[in-house]
Amino acid sequence: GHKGGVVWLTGLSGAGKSTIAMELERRLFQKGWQASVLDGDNVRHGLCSDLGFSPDDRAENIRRVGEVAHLMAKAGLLVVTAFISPYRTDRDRVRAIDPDAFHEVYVATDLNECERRDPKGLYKKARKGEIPEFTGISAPYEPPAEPELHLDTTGKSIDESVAELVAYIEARFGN
Ligand code: GGZ
Repeated sequence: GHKGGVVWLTGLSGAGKSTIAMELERRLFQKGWQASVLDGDNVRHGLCSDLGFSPDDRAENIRRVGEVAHLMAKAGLLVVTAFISPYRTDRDRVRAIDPDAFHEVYVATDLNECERRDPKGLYKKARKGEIPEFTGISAPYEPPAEPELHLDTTGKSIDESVAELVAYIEARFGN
């Protein structure tokens, strides 16, 4: 069995957050765990479809996701979130809802590597000024000062990164 909790991935666009979260969910399911991923793809089309990328809108996006994630964790789920969540104060507010249940994971892929990957061509567009307030280019990213886990994906396979996370999660949430 396992406890409920929130594994909060934060990092730049293209850092690998969603890919890691989805593979992590799959691996936890295989072990019989009840895991669930929240990311931009399933949240920004529904729960947060009224929000954009201004600092206020990002704060509200993270606030809503944080409340939902903690509710799901209280119901016993292992919740994995994958949002840029660029502002330290927004993440700290989510932590404050239930600090014991909250584990911040910095997916610390650096900007050069994210821009080199550019899986959706967004960095290219942002450099041309076609996407305003793009994180890392024309909007800030504030790295966590003391994340529970620091995960650099540079030169690592998804499987290697996920294996590191699974080990971390088994140790903290397994029982
Ligand atoms: C950053 C943006 C922006 C701007 C659209 N800045 O790589 P993606 O495409 O799939 O992930 C990014 C996603 C970020 O949404 P989040 O909800 O994670 O952001 S936050 O936590 O800051 O609220 C990117 C896309 O949306 N995207 N415009 N201006 N990313």
